[in-house]
Amino acid sequence: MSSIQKSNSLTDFDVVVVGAGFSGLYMLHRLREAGFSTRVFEAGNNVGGTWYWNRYPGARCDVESIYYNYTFSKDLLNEWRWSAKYAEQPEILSYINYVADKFDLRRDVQFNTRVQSAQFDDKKNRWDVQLNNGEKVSAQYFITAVGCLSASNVPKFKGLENFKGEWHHTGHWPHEGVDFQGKRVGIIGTGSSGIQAIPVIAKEAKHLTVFQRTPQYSSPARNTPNDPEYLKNIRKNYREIRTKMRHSITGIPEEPRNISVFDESPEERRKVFEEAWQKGGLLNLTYTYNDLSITPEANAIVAEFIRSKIRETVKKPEVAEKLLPKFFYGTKRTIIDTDYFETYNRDNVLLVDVKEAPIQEITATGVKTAEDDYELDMIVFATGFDAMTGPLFKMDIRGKDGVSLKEKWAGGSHTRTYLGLGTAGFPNMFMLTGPESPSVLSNMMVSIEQHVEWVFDCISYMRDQNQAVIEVKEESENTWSKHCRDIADQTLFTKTDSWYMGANIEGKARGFQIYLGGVGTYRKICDEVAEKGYEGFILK
Ligand code: N01
Repeated sequence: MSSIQKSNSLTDFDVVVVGAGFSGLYMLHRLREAGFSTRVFEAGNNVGGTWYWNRYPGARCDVESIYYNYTFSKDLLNEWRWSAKYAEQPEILSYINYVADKFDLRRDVQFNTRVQSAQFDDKKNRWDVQLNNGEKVSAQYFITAVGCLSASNVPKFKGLENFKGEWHHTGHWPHEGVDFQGKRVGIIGTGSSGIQAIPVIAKEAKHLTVFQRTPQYSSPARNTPNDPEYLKNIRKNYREIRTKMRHSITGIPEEPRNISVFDESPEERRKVFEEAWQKGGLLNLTYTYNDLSITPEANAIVAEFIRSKIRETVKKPEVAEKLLPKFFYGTKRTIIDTDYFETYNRDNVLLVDVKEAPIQEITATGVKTAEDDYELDMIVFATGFDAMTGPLFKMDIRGKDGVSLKEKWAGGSHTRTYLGLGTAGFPNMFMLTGPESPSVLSNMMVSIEQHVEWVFDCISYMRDQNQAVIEVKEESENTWSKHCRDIADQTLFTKTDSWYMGANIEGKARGFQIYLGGVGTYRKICDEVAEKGYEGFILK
């Protein structure tokens, strides 16, 4: 393996990693420790990825903080104390910065630099990587650590360029913050970002208009400060907790009750749902019964329970009615909130249903729908992301014979990967938490560590075996992609238009892009592939 070789126009590395979020930083740490020359390129001016960009008010992680951290370092686990059950964005960003300092990671990260293109050179068996500052580098391995939700989506509303006020997308929030005081603010979108931001903005702004297209299911987070004794206990038992997380379904050390909703009486169910609602948290409702995401009739029961809670919370019946979700519960990302539905009881908050009266244009002074004009000083776009493939397609990635990834996965053809880690025709390229891995339907930290460790072992194996190229076999990706789709088709996920399906982006190929077999099963499959000398790949 080469060490860093410098020449005038080209810098050669063993590995180039794109992105300095949780996955890119850990990848760098592992590779560097084993002597691989590694360079990380990061568009932002510091580490953090998702948590660097998403600084909107109310941003916090909906996975419990004690489970949403690295577990590879015992020291790190012992040193860091999360202040609350659900950590806020600034605290998570501080944590990532702490990690970057502790392991001296920044010296191998080039900030303010975007990878524009990466092209595999079949003759040299190396990737040529073009950066936006005009520099070119090359690497034996090209690893994308670009996250699943980093290509923000601002819908092409007619007239946005005429708007005289400020506007911001939640995923590109100004670092200096935004002052809502005395302002008439409009927010478009009621997904996880919108639902976190709305209660906070409503408290600060003079007036808030919420433009809602699809009402969402959301349940209370019930965030609380972390008790020091509780944290001490968690640290003491972390080995066991970590094993459970790694072999669980979603990367959280809890499993659903193995019981159908129809095995209990309506009274018993109501009691079970009520307990879960009072307890709060991301999976408590989902985990009450094992058929909620599989059977429409079972799903209808939990959906109706949540609708009853919305009716109870929102005082004006006509507003409550507009907030009632109708799609299958859980088939868009499950959301937990702090005072979301309560916010609609405030006098300074107006809910506008833009499914009924769509937004026609953004004017100089606000938003015009089919029914009315809304005067605004500021618009917040909580309109989501071009998920999964979007971050990859922001780069022009070309494999063998100059074929681009975008072309390969374009049009009606489905994203095809093997284990979500690689794709045929793109040798020596690995995707961390890529499409068709558990990614966004798991605790990302568990999935990130698993991917990084697998890729690291694979690259080390290649070095030990004196092999230069590893490539996915076409039949492996066909089988894996079909397997992913088959599992998804057994659930209700594919029955709803969601970003999981690529349905939120105009013209995007539809297809469920996440492996739903569970992180434990996925880990087992990946481990077996490695044990069999990277079965399903061609090594040479
Ligand atoms: O984006 P979204 P998000 N006109 O796509 C609406 C993660 N996350 O940023 O549903 C009007 O969910 C759109 O309406 P509809 C999490 O995985 C995690 O909120 O398409 N409205 C929807 O209401 C999450 O799922 C946390 O009809 C338009 C909203 O905009 C993912 O990120 C926190 C529109 C977009 O919702 C994305 O969440 C935040 C239009 N033209 C995010 N276009 C955690 O807590 C879109 N919308 C960990």
